[in-house]
Amino acid sequence: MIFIEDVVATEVMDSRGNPTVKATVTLSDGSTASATVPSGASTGKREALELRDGDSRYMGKGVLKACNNVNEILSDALIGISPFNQATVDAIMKEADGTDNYSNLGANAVLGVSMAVARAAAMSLEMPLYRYLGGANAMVMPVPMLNIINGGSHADNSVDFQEYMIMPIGFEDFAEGLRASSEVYHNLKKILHERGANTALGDEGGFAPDLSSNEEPIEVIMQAIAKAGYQAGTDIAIAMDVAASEFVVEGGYRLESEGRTLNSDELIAYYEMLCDKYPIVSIEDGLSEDDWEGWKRLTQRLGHRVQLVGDDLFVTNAAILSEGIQKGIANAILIKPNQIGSVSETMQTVRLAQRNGYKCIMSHRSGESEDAFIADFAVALNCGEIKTGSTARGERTAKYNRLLEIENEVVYGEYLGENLFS
Ligand code: 2PG
Ligand code: MG
Repeated sequence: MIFIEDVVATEVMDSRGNPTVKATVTLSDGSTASATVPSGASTGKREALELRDGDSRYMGKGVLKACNNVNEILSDALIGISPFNQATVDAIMKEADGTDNYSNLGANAVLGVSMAVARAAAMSLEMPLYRYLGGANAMVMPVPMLNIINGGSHADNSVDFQEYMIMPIGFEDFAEGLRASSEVYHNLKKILHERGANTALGDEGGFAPDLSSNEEPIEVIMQAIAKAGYQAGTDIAIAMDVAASEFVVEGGYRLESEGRTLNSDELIAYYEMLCDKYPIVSIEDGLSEDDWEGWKRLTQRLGHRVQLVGDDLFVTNAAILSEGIQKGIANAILIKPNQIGSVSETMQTVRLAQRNGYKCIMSHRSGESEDAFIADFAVALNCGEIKTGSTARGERTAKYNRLLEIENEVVYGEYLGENLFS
């Protein structure tokens, strides 16, 4: 029987220059694989705990404690165990931690090992990771959501909404969709440059210009789509991650760039206006994670025509999602493995969502690494959508490049394009 022989973790750099956990798992047959954990900036309050050292190194952000927890506690718990039952591996780690949200050992410690075990198991079976995790039915190439204008807490500009994304829905396959998106990205750069706006990049590879309202980024993206020779709405659709929890103030939602504060209903009306005017197909975290009443009205007003995605709202947590489903809140969920802490728990949340007709969008974090685990994971779970930044910055393109590789391998692969929403 093949078993886990060694589990180690070291501190490495993420894309923002902060330390993160890289775990390496070796099996008794010699298979060895690593995985690196990402890190968010606009985090939901109920996410699993990311353990940071809080001492003088790296301004408190060191992860040596999390690495030690892997090297001393998780390795002891896992050595000798089969790598081929992911759920058992993850359950053993959950028990070793002993809390609901990994506040003891750190979700960054646990997730690193969880992903590395899956990878080592796939390697031992000589299978690609997506095939190991998803089986024979892993077929769907995700439609990407590419964040080409960054705002909010991902950039130092005046835009309040966090992400303005394009979705290439009018294409036959992933590679063509990615090509068109890259062309829009380059045309957007030209347009911004001509307007005298800054073309420096934000954390997720999109541009981060100062613009005078939260509508203006959509306008310039519409121009970029046209300049690239595409039809907005049929070839390329628009998606936003408002990340509204980030600009909640006493009495409402503060739109600093527009000099006004809106209540939930006014913000919903603002979205309705934007959806009437532009081909917006998806809005993420349109309201705060604490504004469940507002979310209910948002879903009633826009849920029949727009994908409403809960990120901070659901934090990839099956129990919270289940409450949302019962209350009729949102119709899609962002899937971030490090919000919940293990591969198996992520899969559990995806199953619950898919059973209830909620769309699943596999997602990166704003602090990433060159690890492309989520590319395989998106295909494995037939998510149909992936959000992993713009077509720039190596940690973002790593995921797209991996998807290009997968698309070449998967026979009968499907790219849903516009059928995603029909
Ligand atoms: C989000 C993510 C990823 P962060 O809000 O959806 O784009 O950002 O990782 O900072 O939470
Ligand atoms: Mg989000």
